[in-house]
Amino acid sequence: MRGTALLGFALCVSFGQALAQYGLRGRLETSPLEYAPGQVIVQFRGVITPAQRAWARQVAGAQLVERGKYYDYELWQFNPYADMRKVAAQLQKSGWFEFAEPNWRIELASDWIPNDPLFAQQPALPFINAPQAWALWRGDENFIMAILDTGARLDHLDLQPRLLPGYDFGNDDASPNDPFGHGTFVTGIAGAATNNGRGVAAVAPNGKILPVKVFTDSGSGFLSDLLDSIGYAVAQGAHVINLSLGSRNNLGSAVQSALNNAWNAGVVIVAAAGNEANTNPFYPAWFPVCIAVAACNLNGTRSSPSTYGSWVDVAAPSGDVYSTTRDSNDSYARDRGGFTSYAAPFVTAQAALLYALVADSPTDRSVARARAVRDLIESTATPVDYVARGIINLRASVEKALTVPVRGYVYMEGYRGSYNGRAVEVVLRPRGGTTALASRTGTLDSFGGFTVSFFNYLGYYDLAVRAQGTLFKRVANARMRYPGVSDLDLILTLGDVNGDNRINDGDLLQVLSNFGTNNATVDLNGDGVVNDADLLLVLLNFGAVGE
Ligand SMILES: [Ca+2]
Ligand SMILES: [Ca+2]
Ligand SMILES: [Ca+2]
Ligand SMILES: [Ca+2]
Repeated sequence: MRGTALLGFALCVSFGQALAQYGLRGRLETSPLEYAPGQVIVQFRGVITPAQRAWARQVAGAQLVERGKYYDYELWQFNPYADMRKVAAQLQKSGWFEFAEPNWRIELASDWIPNDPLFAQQPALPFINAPQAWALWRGDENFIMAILDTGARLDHLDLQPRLLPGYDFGNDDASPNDPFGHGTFVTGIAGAATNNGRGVAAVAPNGKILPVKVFTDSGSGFLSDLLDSIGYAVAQGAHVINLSLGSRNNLGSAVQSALNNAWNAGVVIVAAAGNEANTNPFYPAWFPVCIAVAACNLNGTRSSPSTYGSWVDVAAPSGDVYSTTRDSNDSYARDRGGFTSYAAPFVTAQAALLYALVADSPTDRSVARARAVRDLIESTATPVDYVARGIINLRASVEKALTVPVRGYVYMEGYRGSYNGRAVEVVLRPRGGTTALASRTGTLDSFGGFTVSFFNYLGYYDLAVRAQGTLFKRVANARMRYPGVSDLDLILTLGDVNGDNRINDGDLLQVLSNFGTNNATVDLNGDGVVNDADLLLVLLNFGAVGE
């Protein structure tokens, strides 16, 4: 055993020399990397002491990031610009390790399939890529969809767990029970209890439903009831209002202004575009504040009764929709011809899912949040020629909400070369912490501008930014959410040649040993040659440590 260990150390010296080359002259990988920049996971072969491990790291030129909590591996940090496939291969060749691998990114599971028995008869859900979206995000129970309709069957076993008390403005009582079935069906599409082993699955697996009955028990509806219903939904904290109702007649400025007020309070408004088979206005969907929803078939064509045209924003499925019915407390049926009425709740549920990804909390309602949600829905729709934006894509919208761009500009003091193509690295850390949770590399444009993206880190974090040859500069308390962190403007300190976030002997040595060469990694000021000016930058900033 001892003999093997000693042989290992001998090999270690040679791979250390080989690695120094990668560490210092590594080529920049373009973003997004498929592994964490500069990181390798290793497991030593055989039994060796902590001192031997430390020595091996020193020879390899690596720093210890962490040890495995449950398994005996070490995570090593090299120069973030090095090609980690090559570094890992070098390490592996040494024979010193059981394994040495780049710190690969792990893909998320591609589908989440709920256990509701009728899910297999709901092809509209896979059609909008719901299972892939759900693998990433299934909503938050404190976000509220107000369904302004004929009410809902309140004791329905596949609805009841998700219903808030609601109100009946048609009959002016506290029980928005559904005498018709339209509202029960609409409600089940958006928010039937999901993964509860019963009935159907909904587009939004989590989130609350506020049933608001707009119509009387005899089926008539009045403008005053609609206005009250909108105001009530806003007051109850709804994040989305679903309007699977409307009229060919202009409902007038009262409704428009009530909806504008709702929007200004941060409520997303989704309205059925109408089943008129033409492009004529249908109200309230026609009002710009509404996301107007057409109905499509599962082959992507327009559902023939659906209203369409450039004033209609998106399309969602209507045929092949399975949902809850009012016949009993455990009854379900296939679409009975609601067309755009049944398309709208798909979008309402999508909005509720997305709202929870852009808001700080359920009370964080604002036009900015509502606009972010609407933009996510519309910008990720798959284009078709019968509506302005396209057919909704739940997966694409959730992925986009989880992918947060960080944009900014850097200025490097003493730098004389072109910024264009220069490497930049952005590290995401917990607030006030120093651990790197994620890291992205990119390149600067000629103005020093950069954009990198982080996936699945929503919330408040510290960011740290450095360019090739500089120390890290910290940006405290960045809110990671769509549409991104912008306007960072950072002055960076040059002199860290070897990327260890401190300017010291190691950097001085690199400048001296490359003096007179054109080694781009060591040419700190970007004038094409390693010379006095680079030496001066190191000396000027000697002893400085990055943030
Ligand atoms: Ca009632
Ligand atoms: Ca269910
Ligand atoms: Ca350094
Ligand atoms: Ca230079």
